[in-house]
Amino acid sequence: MKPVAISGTGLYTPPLSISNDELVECYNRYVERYNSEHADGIAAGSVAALAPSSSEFIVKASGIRSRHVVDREGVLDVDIMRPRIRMRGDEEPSLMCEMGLAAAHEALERAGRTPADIDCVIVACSNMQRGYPAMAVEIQQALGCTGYAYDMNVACASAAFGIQAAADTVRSGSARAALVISPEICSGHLNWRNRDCHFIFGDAATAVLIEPMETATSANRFEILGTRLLTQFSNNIRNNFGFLNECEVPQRRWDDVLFHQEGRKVFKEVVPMVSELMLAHLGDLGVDPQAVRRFWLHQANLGMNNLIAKRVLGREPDEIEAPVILDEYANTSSAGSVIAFHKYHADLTAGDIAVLCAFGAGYSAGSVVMRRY
Ligand code: CO8
Repeated sequence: MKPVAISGTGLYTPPLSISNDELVECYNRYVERYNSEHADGIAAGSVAALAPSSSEFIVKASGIRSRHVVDREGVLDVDIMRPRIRMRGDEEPSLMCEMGLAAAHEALERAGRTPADIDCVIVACSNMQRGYPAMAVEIQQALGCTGYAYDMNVACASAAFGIQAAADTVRSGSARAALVISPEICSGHLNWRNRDCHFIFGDAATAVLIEPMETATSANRFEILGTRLLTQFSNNIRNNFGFLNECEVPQRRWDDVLFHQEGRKVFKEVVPMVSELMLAHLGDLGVDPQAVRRFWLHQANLGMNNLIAKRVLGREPDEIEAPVILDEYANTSSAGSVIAFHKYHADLTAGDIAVLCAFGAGYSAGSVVMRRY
């Protein structure tokens, strides 16, 4: 088995962004309207009044200050409260393809590679824009790569699962080099009318290029020392959207086919699962957790990340040890840990050890331990 490296990463950030204050202003207008429309029921005790959201709560509970989105207008229109995306014909590139392509081009450029060097494309993310053909095959064609491509969905942990699949593929010689692309349009599956989660998600796309160490030329490459994945079934993060929705009798409520979660339970259950996964993985690789210079963690909640890093390090992490991007991006699902990697790796020096760790619905978690070349 040949050693493999991550030789380039790419990031596409939608130019539009929504601040907490803008989001809360729209949500609270919706609450006022709902409560006045249901005033009689609320007075009679048959309808529960909605409570307003607040920017202070959002920052305190999550660390999120804003989010990039593919559409602002629809999300902030109290009559719509969801992104509006132009329906495209079958001959046009899909939005996910466009976003993934932009990230893929940057990863290729950073690695000093061209599409002709790639023969495996994996799209690893939480929500696919359609059933088929696979998003990955569309991106493969748009890039002009030969070989094969496929989609996989392991929620927020998708990028880590994709990196393991790509690393194994390249190690075994099934592909010369592989791209793992994570285009996330979380805004389309978020319930913007639910106070508990309306602030959580944002949109972005990332790409990671994996190739053999011996042929990689990028000065910025990271050798993958090991990957480890873990799943454990839980209904605490769930989305019942699917192709059988139209067939189900009775039909589900509109909000059952959007993201919903028991955030407190997720926090409590995922922190030990992820910290134990990383500790065991590092231990089996003979790496002292204290020697890890950087943790690129999934970006869902700032408190959660600090606690996970603290359990692994045995002390509070400083900002640069576990960098934060969720303040600007919110939770971008599978893209989050890769965005942190993309933005915060240039200062590491030869021999430095770092861990990318992604976790989320399933539950699912993945750890990728790397060494800077
Ligand atoms: N404004 C003001 N108050 C609020 C608000 C709000 N917006 N929301 C809730 N409150 C209130 C609650 O009603 C509650 O009041 P009370 O105490 O009177 O009952 C109080 O504030 C506390 O509420 P919570 O217990 O819910 O607050 P928490 O401190 O637990 O914070 C979080 C909520 C931020 C959601 C937190 O629990 C969290 O981040 N947990 C971890 C979640 C997580 O990591 N989830 C992973 C999801 S990612 C994934 O895998 C999904 C993939 C699919 C992506 C698809 C995209 C759509």
